Amino acid sequence: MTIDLGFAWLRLASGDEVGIVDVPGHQDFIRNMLAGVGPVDAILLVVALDEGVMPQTREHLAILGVLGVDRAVVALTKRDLVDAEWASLARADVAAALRGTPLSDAPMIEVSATAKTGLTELVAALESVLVTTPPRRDLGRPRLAIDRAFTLTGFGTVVTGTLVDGSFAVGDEVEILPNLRRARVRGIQTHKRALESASPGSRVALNLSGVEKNELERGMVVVRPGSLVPVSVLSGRIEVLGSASDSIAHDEAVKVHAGTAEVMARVSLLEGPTLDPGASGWAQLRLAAPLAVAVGDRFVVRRPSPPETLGGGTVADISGERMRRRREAVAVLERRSAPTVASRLLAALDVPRTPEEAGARGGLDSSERDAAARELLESGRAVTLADALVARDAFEVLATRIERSLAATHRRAPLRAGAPREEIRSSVDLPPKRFSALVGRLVGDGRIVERGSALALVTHVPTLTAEQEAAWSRARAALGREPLQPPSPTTLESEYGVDRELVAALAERGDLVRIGTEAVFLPDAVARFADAVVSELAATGTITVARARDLTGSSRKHVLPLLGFLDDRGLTRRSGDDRILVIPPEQARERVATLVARKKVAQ
Ligand SMILES: Nc1nc2c(ncn2[C@@H]2O[C@H](COP(=O)(O)OP(=O)(O)OP(=O)(O)O)[C@@H](O)[C@H]2O)c(=O)[nH]1
Ligand SMILES: [Mg+2]
Repeated sequence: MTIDLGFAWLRLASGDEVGIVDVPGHQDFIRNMLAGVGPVDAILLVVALDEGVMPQTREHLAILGVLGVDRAVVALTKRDLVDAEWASLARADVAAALRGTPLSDAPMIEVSATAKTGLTELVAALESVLVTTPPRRDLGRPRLAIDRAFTLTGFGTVVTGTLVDGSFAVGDEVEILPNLRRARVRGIQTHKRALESASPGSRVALNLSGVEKNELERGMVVVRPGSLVPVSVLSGRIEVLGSASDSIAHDEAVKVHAGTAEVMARVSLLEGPTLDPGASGWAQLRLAAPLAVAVGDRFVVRRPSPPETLGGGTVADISGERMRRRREAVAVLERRSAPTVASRLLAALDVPRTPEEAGARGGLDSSERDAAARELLESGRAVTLADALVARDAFEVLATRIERSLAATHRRAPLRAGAPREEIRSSVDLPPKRFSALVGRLVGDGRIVERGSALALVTHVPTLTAEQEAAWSRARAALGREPLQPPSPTTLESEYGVDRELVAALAERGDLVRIGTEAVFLPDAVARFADAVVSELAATGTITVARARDLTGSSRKHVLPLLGFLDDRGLTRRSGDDRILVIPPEQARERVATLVARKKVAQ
C-alpha cells in the first residue's frame, strides 16, 4: 500500500515527457494525496476491476472537483482477474460515479499489469487528453510548493515540487515561505536531468545553498524574494460537498489544504450561521499558521476528526483585511472573484494602483492584465492617473473628496483664492505625480481651477466684507489718481488698510493686476500701457525702458515690472536694451484685452 507521494515520468510517442505524481489511495492518507494532487494537468484515476468503486474513489473525485481538475483518464486495472461480464459491470459502476462530474467524459481503458494488456492504449489515451491542456501561465512569479526536502550527499539540500507561475534559473536568489529564509539555487533537475532553468508546469528538484534540510518541510513554498507574502487570513467562497455528512458551522475548526500545505483554521462565515451540504457561501479562514497562497489558488477544507473532506473553494482575497461588515465583505469578495478578467482587474482598482500591482492582486498574468486594462480604459470604466489606473467609481470618490475639501476651505477662508495644493493632496493621500494627474483631469473637466499654487472650485469667487469693500474703494481712488505711478502694496496696506491677502483676493476677482510682489495696477492702466507700447512697436519696431516711460508718463520703477509683464505674457521680449514684439500687433492688442479682463491675471 502506498502511504506517501511517489514520483516518476513517462515519455510519450510525441517525445514529450510527462511528470507523474503517484498519490496514496487509502482514506487514511488523503492528506498526502492532497499534497500531491494540486497543480496537475490531468488525473489518471485507477480503479481495480475486481473491487470497483470504493469510498475513497468518491472522496478523490470530490477533491478533484474542488480543485478544478477537469481532465482525466480512467485505468480499470486487474482485467486479468475478472471476466467480461464482471468487467462491464464494474465499468458501468465507474461511469455512474463519474456522471455529473467534470470527468464524466474521461476515456476508460481496461488494463492488466500482470498480463501487460491495454498499456499502449492507456498511454495513447493519456496523450490525447494531455494535448488538450492549455499552456501553463507564466506570471513571472515562480512558486514551488515543496513536497519533499532532503539532503543528497555531494549536493546538499534538495527540495522537489511542481513549479507554477514562472521560472527558476541556476543562480537565482530565492525565499522560502512562510519563514522567509533566503537561499540560492545551485542546481536544477527535471526528471533527473540537470537544467539551467525550469519552466512552469514541470516537476522540479532544486538544489539549494544557504539553507539546511531541517529548516525545510512539505508545505513550504519557494518563491522569488518579496514576490509573495504569507497570510494568516484568507477569503473565498466555500462550496460544501453535497455528500458532506454535516454543515459547516460559523467559527468551526477545520483543516485547510492549499498547495502542499495543511493548516488548522477557524471558519468565519460571512453569509449566515451555517453552510449546509451542497450549499456555498463566502467565508474568511483565520489560519493558525501563515500560509503562502495567491489569489486564484484552490483550497480544500476538511474536518479534522472524524476526518472528512467537507468542500473548498478558490482564494479570492489575501489582503489580510478583517472584513468588519459582513454584507460589505461579501460585495467586495464577489467583485474580486468576478468571472471576467476585466472585472477582476477593476475590483483591484478600488484605489489607484499600477497595472502590475492590480494584476498581481487579481491573480492575472501580464497579457491578461494588459488586455483587461485596455478594455477598461476604452470603455471608460477605469482612468489613468500618472503611472496608475483607478476604477471610474473610485476616481469619483477621490474627486468628490477634493471638491468637499475645497468647499470647506472656501467656507473657512472666503477671501482666499483657494486652498494650497499640498493641503488638498493630503486629503486624498496620493503621491505627487498621481495627485497632479487627478488635478489635471478635474481642471480639464471644468470641475476645479488652478489659481497659482492654489486650487479652487470653479464657482468660488473670493468675497469681501463691507469693511473690506470700503477700504478697497478708497484704495481704488488712490490707484486711479495716477494710474501708471500707483501706490505700492506697502502703502496700500499702511494707508488704506488693503493688506496683501486682500490684494490677492482683488486680483483674483480681476479688480487688480498684481505684477510680482511689489507692483499693483488697475487693469485699465495695464491695458493703456500695453496699448501704447504695442502701437510704438508697430510703428518703430523697438522700444526702450526710457521711451516707454516718456510715452506713458510713468516712472522707471513702474515701467520695469510692466514691461516684464508683457514679456511674461508672450507679447514682447528683450533684445539688448530694447524690447521687440514677438507676435503681430493686432494679435498683441487682442491679447492685452484678454489679459486684463481675465479673472486670474495675477500670479
Ligand atoms: N493481477 C493483477 N494484479 C495487479 C494488477 N495491478 C496491480 N496489481 C497488484 O495489486 C496490488 C496493489 O497494487 P498497487 O499498485 O500498490 O495499487 P495502488 O492503487 O497504488 O494502491 P495504493 O497505493 O494503496 O492506493 C499489488 O500487489 C499489485 O501487484 C493487475 O493488473 N493484475
Ligand atoms: Mg500506490
